[in-house]
Amino acid sequence: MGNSEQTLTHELTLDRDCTTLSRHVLQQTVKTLHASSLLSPEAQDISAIMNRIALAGKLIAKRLSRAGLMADALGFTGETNVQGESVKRMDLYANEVFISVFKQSGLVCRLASEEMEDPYYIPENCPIGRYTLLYDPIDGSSNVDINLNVGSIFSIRQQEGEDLDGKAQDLLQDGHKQLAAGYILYGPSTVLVYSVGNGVHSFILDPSLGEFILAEENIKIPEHGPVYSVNEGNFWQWEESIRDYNRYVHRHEGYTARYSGALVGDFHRILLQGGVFLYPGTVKKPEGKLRLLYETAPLAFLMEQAGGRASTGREDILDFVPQKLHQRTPLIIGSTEDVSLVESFIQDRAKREETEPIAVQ
Ligand code: AHM
Ligand code: MG
Repeated sequence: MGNSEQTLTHELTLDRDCTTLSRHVLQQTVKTLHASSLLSPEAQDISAIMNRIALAGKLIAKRLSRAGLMADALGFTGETNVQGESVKRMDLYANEVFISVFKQSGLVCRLASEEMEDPYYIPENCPIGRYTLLYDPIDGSSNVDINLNVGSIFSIRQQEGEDLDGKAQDLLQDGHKQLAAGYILYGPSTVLVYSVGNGVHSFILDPSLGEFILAEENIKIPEHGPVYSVNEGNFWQWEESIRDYNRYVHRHEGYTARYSGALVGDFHRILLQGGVFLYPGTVKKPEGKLRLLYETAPLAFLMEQAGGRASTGREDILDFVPQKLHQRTPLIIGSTEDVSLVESFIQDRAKREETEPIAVQ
């Protein structure tokens, strides 16, 4: 490599390293809002909120990396959350980290999470920061105790109305209302992926700098991929249409199964390489397991921004209006062709059942 090429490479690396997450979010939000300057108050707010989310991610990543060495970091608390699931110590820690980083920030008035029955209000922020953060603090927490990847999922919405009764009814709206969404994947490295409605971008945490460094801009999912990601242990509990799809991928060349038990990790693989993730309804959980406001809607927002699709099987996830805060939805998410293939099995069965009732096998 000649001297001038070397200088150019250094400059490009330096430019990338100096693209901080907050600067990037600011620029992207200004583009989405068609604002005239970087001083746009909403863009500044979203950028500042994302900076706090990144701080939460760094704190959680740090604790996860040392969890096996610390007393009281792993295992269960003995409590059950609003979903009826056993709470892990890490769930609780991560939930509190998100609350702590937004206290006295002046940015977020309410936080709603998988771990809290009702939203958490920070009244001193409310006069200035009319944003709500919705989040799953540790997604895939069964992976924590065995040292496998987990994630955090987040979504930012603007508060509408005064919410005087403290019931956060304005959150019961479709996913198009999201201002921003993303996740942090705690794997071999810590990756933050986000969108403010102008493409999907990823950052990797450089532990030596303590900063998220730009990794990839405008990620696009392939139109088709070989991976199908679903918990096949639920086969006996699925509707016949999902079994039809499952039998199809078993009997055709070109498909491969991947399922990690942590949605964020499985989603990340599919985002980068194509394919489809499914969590359909089951006999025990007819609406599926995953929650709309802080799991399926934020990931649907990202997936559509990356050129993919997200569906309940009957409608787009982003069009689905929840009836309650912890609403669950079936999820079929990934490459356009693969999501459409799953939907085609659902439509076929529906048509056949209209004409000839089918006995459940
Ligand atoms: P969690 O947020 O309580 O951890 O639950 C969500 C997780 C997803 O990450 C994962 O895809 C799914 O639950 C796994 O569930 P199952 O064990 O039923 O396949
Ligand atoms: Mg989850």
